[in-house]
Amino acid sequence: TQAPVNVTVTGAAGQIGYALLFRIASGQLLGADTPVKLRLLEIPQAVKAAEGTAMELEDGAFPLLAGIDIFDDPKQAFAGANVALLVGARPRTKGMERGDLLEANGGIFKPQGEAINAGAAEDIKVLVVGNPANTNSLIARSNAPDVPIERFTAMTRLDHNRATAQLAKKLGVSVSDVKKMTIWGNHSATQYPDIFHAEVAGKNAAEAVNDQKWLEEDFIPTVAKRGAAIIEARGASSAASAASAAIDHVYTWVNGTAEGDWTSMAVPSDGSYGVPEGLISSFPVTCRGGKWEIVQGLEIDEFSRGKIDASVAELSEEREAVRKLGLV
Ligand code: NAX
Repeated sequence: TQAPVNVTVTGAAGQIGYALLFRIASGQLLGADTPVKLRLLEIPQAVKAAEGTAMELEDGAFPLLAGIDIFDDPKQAFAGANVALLVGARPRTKGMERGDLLEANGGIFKPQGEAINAGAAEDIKVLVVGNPANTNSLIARSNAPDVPIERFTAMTRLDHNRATAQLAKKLGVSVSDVKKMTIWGNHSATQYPDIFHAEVAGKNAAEAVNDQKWLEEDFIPTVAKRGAAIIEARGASSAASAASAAIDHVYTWVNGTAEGDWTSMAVPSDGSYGVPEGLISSFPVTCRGGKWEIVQGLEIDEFSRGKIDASVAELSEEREAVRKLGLV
């Protein structure tokens, strides 16, 4: 059998961590033939809670789980990591300005980037889930100069999955009939879920819907504000669906997209579609052989252009703000 893959998970004692770790242990992150060793990172106050989760993982008797180690030091947690899921972040609290939020997260993602640079495995793949995910990923990447930039990504797969489910519901089809959904831009309320290139049972999705009012007044806001709606209903932010999307993101990155389909990932821009180089922005991507590639040559109409530009402008502002703080 294969040697175990080292998977580092930060924020392991949090609510996404609780849902995520069991799915990793069961083999859903990398596949049913790949044993995993978990390396959990938490802040010192939450190490005990992470130990509790580790006890439950042990009690799951997962055949693919080859070991669990718990750390409060990023250098140790990322040593030898093949996959890193950066979930722990500083949430926005009442009265906190965006600059404060970015600075607090800089205090987390800068040292984590440095630790990845210092000790992760050659083939390290990083997914940032903790918000503001795109810019946190940018901070980590900027502090890991020896790691190829394409190894740093951020999660918009939850938005992608939400958009796919909403479109399937509208058209009364199965989610598996929906292909080529795209989320553009930032994982925030400015994100743009694009159905103009999506296909439903082989037909263009926008034509199948044929309802611009639904698109603008229902679909886009429902997808973009779904996180807030979950908080309103559940009294807590989305956790199991976020964990599921993180599993999907890494599984697709490692195992590839299906022929005739793509997914959405926030990845470092190479300037495609007018997105400034280096911003970690969501694009349609295909994956093959453990590498992602931005889908090229899509026609972007005026409506979509405006939406993409607005979300990308927000990412540029966030980059400017963290530049001023000396974080990138
Ligand atoms: P929780 O507050 O339940 O858990 C976060 C955990 O991170 C805590 O246990 C905390 O001790 C730990 N932590 C904080 N700083 C750390 C550090 N420096 N090193 C290691 N661990 C640290 O939050 P949860 O609901 O699990 O959400 C985690 C993050 O995911 C949040 O930033 C949240 O905003 C973000 N989300 C991102 C989504 C996306 O689509 N990209 C969707 C879901 C989610 O809202």
